[in-house]
Amino acid sequence: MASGSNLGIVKQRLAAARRITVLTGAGISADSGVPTFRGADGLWRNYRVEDLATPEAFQRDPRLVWEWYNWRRELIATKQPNEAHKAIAKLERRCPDFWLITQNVDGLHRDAGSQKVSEIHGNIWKIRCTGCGVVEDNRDVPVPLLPSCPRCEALLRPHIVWFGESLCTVDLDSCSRALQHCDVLLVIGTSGVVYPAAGFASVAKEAGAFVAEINPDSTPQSSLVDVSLQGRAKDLVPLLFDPI
Ligand code: BV8
Ligand code: ZN
Repeated sequence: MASGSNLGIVKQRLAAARRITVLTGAGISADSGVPTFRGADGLWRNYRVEDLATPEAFQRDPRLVWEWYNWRRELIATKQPNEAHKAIAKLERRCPDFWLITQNVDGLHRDAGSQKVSEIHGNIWKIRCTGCGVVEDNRDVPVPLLPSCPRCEALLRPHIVWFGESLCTVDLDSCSRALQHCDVLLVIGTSGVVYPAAGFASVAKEAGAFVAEINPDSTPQSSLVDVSLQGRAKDLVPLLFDPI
């Protein structure tokens, strides 16, 4: 459990900060019942990444990839944001210069009210045409297979960044600004293994930010952050914004 003094240090830093950036991973949604990727109940446990979250996999077997995303859409459709998502949305309204970077595709931050957010790995509720590139919101559960574009009849795909695909430049620019200029970076619920997000804590640190991590376990970033708060996001994140 996080020690009281460490919690106090992070609270003070947040209270004094003008510019705050938050980076989240699957761990923040674990408390909403969305399985993480690499934990004991991880999504990847039953599948090999190469079989599902890559353009090659989609090329090879679009039906299999769509079946996996349909399974995840059905699962996520029943989940709600938790106290950690809500606390971050509240912080956005209070802090003059705030940005949220999430690796999560579940949309729960937006459901909690976050607006200043970069969904750097995409969003499971958006689908994109492989032909004309149009991106649309789609809440069908499930998406009837195989979906084709009403405009150009090409195959539609999840609007998700797969391994080996570059993040969109708009997101990368927003992330760079948010990391280079923040007084405090909070890193919540990520195993810190997927790049470029795995490098974000050191970018902020090198630019002079105070960096704190919230995670029940230690991660590759734990050695470089200023404070590591060991615990669940739903328990710790709301405490960070209590009046001191
Ligand atoms: C790119 C979409 C340029 C799918 C995802 C060799 C070295 C370095 C990099 C590479 C390399 N080889 C290839 C690369 C690049 C590659 C990469 O980083 N690979 C890794 C695996 C080595 N990256 C890319 O390809 C990226 N693109 O770099 O473009 C390029 C172009 C061409 C060729 C090369 C490079 C694209 C990456 C995006 C991949 N897509 N998702 C989908 O979601 O359907 S990534 C996937 O992992 C998810 O989006 C997820 O968000 C992300 C990261 O995982 P986490 O969020 O951290 O989740 P995880 O389960 O791992 O951890 C959960 C954590 O929560 C744990 O720490 C746990 O302790 C904690 N936790 C649990 N419960 C709680 C909790 N915390 C708080 N509270 C709790 N209750
Ligand atoms: Zn099209």
